[in-house]
Amino acid sequence: MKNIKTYMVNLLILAALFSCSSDDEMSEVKNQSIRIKAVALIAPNFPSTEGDVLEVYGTISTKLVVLNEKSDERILWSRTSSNWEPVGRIETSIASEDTEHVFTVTEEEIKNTSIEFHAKMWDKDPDGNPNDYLGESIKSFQIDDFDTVSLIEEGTLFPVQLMLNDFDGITLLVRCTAEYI
Ligand SMILES: [Ca+2]
Repeated sequence: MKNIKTYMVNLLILAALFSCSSDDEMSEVKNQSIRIKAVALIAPNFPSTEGDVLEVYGTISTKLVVLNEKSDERILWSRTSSNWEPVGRIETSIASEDTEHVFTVTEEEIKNTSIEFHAKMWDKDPDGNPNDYLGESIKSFQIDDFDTVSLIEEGTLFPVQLMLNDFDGITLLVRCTAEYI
């Protein structure tokens, strides 16, 4: 008798699980995808003693935060002091398949979702002196902010620029984009 009761309870649980995951229920949940890209680096200001380019290394990352509780962080670009990127006064493209990530959220989550952009960089000193810390920058946007732009023209890129200027006399700009897809 006890076994039959247990069997019936299990059957009910299975039925409940099945009804929740049926195709009809799933199709009502609409998703929205946002593509984040790390696009370019540029150093508009640095002293001539640094030569023609800075030897830039560090990390660019992006983080999706839903309802201030669920988060998903992704590295978009990462270099060490041994594989630095030459960055001068003319924009250096860093765009590739590896420097982009697509976040997907449900339409329900969109109003409570933000996306963070984060960069932390150094300039290597090839002469063996201590490397220069260029700084760290974080910008956070509500996903609704991207919507304002995409309403103007579908496919418009929402530009995000991070400025690092902790080291006296050097400014490094990190350019990223966000877009609905
Ligand atoms: Ca340098």
